[in-house]
Amino acid sequence: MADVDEERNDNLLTYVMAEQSDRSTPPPAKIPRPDEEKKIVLVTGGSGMVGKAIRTVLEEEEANEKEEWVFLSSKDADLRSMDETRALFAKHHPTHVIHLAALVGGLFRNMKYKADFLRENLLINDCVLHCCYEFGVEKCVSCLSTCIFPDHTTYPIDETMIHNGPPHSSNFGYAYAKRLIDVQNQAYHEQHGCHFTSVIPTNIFGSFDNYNLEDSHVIPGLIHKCYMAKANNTELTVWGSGKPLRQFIYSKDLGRLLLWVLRNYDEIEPIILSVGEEDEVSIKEVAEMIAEAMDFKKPLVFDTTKSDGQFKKTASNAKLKRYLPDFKFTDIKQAIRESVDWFVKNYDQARK
Ligand code: NAP
Ligand code: GFB
Repeated sequence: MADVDEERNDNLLTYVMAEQSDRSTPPPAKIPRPDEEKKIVLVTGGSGMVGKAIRTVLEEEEANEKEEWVFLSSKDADLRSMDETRALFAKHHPTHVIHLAALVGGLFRNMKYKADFLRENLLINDCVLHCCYEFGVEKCVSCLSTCIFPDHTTYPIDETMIHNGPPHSSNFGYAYAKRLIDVQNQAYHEQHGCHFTSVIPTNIFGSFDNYNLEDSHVIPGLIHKCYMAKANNTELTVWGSGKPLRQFIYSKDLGRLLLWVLRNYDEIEPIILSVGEEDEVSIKEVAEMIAEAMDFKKPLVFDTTKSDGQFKKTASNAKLKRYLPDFKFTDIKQAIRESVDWFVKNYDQARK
């Protein structure tokens, strides 16, 4: 009998020691840098729509010589792999990270792949945030989404309501993985004093979006469908009743706000990045704006056999307005016109 207990104790000890040693990993060594002043900003998901918007804003408006930017795609590293993520951080030694990389998609993709949305995003977020800790990253800004908020809630939604109940059934895989980023940020802050925070945008649209008809969000999906309907002289079919309500933020406005958050926002708590509640529009209204921008004259058809998803997720941007009372959002009609023009001009290269 003694032998068995001894062996069990040995195993336990080995396990605890391993855990202990892991838990007491010394804080990461400070990497001497040629220019201590310089920020090295790593943008995961830099090849996606929001990543490209940040790049455009930097090129057009907000460059800062004290910042070196590295925009990543999945070709640089599969961020579901801790080894590949560590190798990437060892290569670039970032001081700051904007974490955008994720498995992303519209209502219909989310409904179909809930387990993939949960697991892939959990893996990506764990690898990126733990490497931010291991490599002593000074600040990490991750991207959540207003679809993570509870489905049964009072409106408008604000930042304090994230964990107040289950999200909408259509995207709970994605929603819970994103909610956990807020939990991870709090945990790394409390245990290691890390400065990891997050932003919560509403539905985003703009150039470089994903226009795949099955996987996309509503605006790129309708832009693509309207383009084809015009070419084939057919009707434009809007999925669902057209009644759901959404707040849409233009990717370039989000790019500007993400630069502000990286450079100025000091809370660990998340902040909603959105147009005001008064700018909420119905899917029917946004479809009409796209048809107008595409100079499409045929009537819209609503396919009510398709899901409407969540009816609304009206978010308050009061916290943002307290920080940036004068921030000007691009008029949605103007933003849709620019998005349509980009798609028509880049039809062959666009993700479809
Ligand atoms: P996107 O255009 O689909 O881009 C996704 C990015 O993530 C791409 O750069 C992709 O790289 C990268 N990526 C995906 N899986 C990866 C992996 N395993 N390893 C490394 N990189 C990987 O997405 P987006 O619309 O710009 O979204 C950016 C962020 O905003 C995401 O965190 C998303 O959850 C959030 N968000 C989006 C919306 C919206 O309406 N689009 C709304 C709220 C929040 P490749 O280019 O190589 O594939
Ligand atoms: O943008 P969307 O796919 O995402 O759909 P959610 C918004 C609304 O547009 C739904 C209607 O009511 C759809 O029924 N819709 C009409 C269409 N025509 C189309 C179309 O051609 N394509 C698409 N996709 N929708 C997502 C979440 O919810 O919001 C994601 O599932 C993410 O996780 C994203 O958070 C921002 O706004 O319904």
